[in-house]
Amino acid sequence: TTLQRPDVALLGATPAFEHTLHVGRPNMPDRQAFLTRINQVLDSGRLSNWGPFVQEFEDRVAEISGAKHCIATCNATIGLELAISGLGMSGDVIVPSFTFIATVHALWLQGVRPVFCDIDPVTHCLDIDCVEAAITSRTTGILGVHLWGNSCANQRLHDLAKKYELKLLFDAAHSFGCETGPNHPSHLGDAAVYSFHATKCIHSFEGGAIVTNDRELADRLRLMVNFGFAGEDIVAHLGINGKMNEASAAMGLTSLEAMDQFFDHNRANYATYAAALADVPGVTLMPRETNHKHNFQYIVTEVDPTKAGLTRDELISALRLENVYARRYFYPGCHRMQPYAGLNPRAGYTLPVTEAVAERVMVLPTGMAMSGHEIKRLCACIASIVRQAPAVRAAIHECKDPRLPPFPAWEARTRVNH
Ligand code: T4K
Repeated sequence: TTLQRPDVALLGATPAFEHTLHVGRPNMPDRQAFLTRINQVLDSGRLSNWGPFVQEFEDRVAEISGAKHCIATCNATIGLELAISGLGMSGDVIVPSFTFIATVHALWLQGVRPVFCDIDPVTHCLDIDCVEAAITSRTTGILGVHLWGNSCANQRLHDLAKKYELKLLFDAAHSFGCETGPNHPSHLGDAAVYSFHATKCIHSFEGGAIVTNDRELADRLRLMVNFGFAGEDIVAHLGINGKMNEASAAMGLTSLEAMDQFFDHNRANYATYAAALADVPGVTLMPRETNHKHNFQYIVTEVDPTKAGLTRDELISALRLENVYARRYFYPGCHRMQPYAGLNPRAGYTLPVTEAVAERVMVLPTGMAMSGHEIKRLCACIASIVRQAPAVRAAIHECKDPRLPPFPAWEARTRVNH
């Protein structure tokens, strides 16, 4: 027998990548264009409080999302809180558990109780049947999440909100620039909130925006985002400081100029992943509709341990030694995080799809920082790890490398027979 050279770092090979690959490396737009804007900001002395760049950014975001009004915010979490309060949500609001914790924290910080609802196994967005089953006399609204840029704004959800007279808010943090035909995020619901955090396809360092077609709501939110001020010394509403600043808007506008380039790069990255992962058993790439404009900002895979021979956590651990930081967003689900884990559950309350998906999701790096060549190498790495699953699995449990994720939950939960 000939001895094969190891090609998996955990089994003794050199790591596949010299530099660490991350999910969420910021896309950098044209530096000169950005610096020109920053110089304008500095020269003008207008740094915040609705300067010209924030106004221009709001106009551009409204235009791109097809909404009548846009209110830029310092981040999406504050944007969600403002929208929740501005819409008058109270009592219970139905929300998925499979989302970034900010969605749920925003409700709780506004004194609203989240009622967790299960998700669709394909889109990872709210399961509409579960939504209807969760509505009670305490329910005042639905907070849907367009997770990974998939739209949950379908007609049935809209009809449900109408039927039960519920407010309908969308956390669209992931979906800026995603057009999904008649289900376009901002076209349905009372308001939607985008994130322009550094890890998003279009970013403003930190930032967010609330879009709505409701004039009255927009006017209220404009007061609320700036302490409730209606004039120099007139406070007309409860409010906070949720404003975007001019430096962020300068980055946001410069990012928007590169939007097509970023989207095209991500689309090409997605296609490379799709081809390179097609034959890897047990590692499935989330399908995407390619006939709509989409930011392709999340490369979402699901790991089936019965086919891959490894759990998602084992695969992520093996990748860490290759200097690849794949992520298991949004494990373990908000309903198992504090302060929600102890919330009095509804009768018969279970989230089987959420819990199963939370065990399987692995998000891989994309964006301008990733080339097609690197993606192919990364996928070859995944294929090698899966091919040698039993040896890799044994090595993980012996390995004391500090790069392995530290928490105990990373131990294999699912036993696989080979
Ligand atoms: N709703 C949903 C559904 C969301 O996903 C989010 C945010 C929100 C609401 C709230 O939006 P914001 O209030 O943030 O606007 C990130 C982001 O902090 C967060 O914005 C995002 N969702 C969430 C999904 O992911 P982490 O835990 O991934 O952050 P971190 O620090 O681990 O960054 C990821 C990787 O990106 C790092 O390993 C390195 C790289 N990175 C990151 C930053 C910030 C860089 O290379 N440079 C950077 O500046 O949370």
